[in-house]
Amino acid sequence: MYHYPFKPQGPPREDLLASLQATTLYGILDIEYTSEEAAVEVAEDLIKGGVGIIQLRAKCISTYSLRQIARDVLPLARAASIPFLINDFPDIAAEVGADGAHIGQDGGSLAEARKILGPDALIGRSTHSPEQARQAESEGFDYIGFGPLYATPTKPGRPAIGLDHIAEVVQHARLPVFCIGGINRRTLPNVVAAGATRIVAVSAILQATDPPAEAKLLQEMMKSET
Ligand code: 3NM
Repeated sequence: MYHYPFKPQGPPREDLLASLQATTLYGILDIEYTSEEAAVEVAEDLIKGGVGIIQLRAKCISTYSLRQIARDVLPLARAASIPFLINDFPDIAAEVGADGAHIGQDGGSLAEARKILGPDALIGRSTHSPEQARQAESEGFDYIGFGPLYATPTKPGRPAIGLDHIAEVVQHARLPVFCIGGINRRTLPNVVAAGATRIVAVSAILQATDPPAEAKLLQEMMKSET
């Protein structure tokens, strides 16, 4: 496999796991909501807003552009001491020296991703039911996303799973559970009341007039609702 020649040394796994544990708001730099040119600025906004992790998600750009953006964002995440993950492409994550990858239900097994990324990487899985959450935990993923709680234009075509299983999944899981899908300042109180302790919010932050302020507000709301 080709390795990016200036691959920076990443933080040790225990630091990555500690960051994961400390994260209540997980930020996604979703290229659908920005231009490729604005990606770095948006990453800076997410970091200013205090996200504990940053994931690059780009479903519709070339892998060339994805690599470029990843190489630009990685140093920002490193400077902020937060993990930087890439959605869907463990090979590109490994190549650019990212801290790990997030993979969907049809994105292959943990073992395959680990083979590419090595033992230290953070690797998360999207789950859409309590069964999938249990399966991801027994497979050994580092964290899970659980959703979409509400139907969301960020992930079109995937039905909402509602709030009913949040408490069960969060309480029984020994790994961090990040609730996702349609979470914003309006829905967050119900999501927290249903048992969520960690969230991902994409459009609510990236489409806000002041993204860092929105990210901070969501975190403040989580603190005061729990
Ligand atoms: N994954 P927003 S829902 C990227 O359920 C993603 O696995 C989901 O975006 C899942 O905060 C989702 O704009 C979209 O609704 C989240």
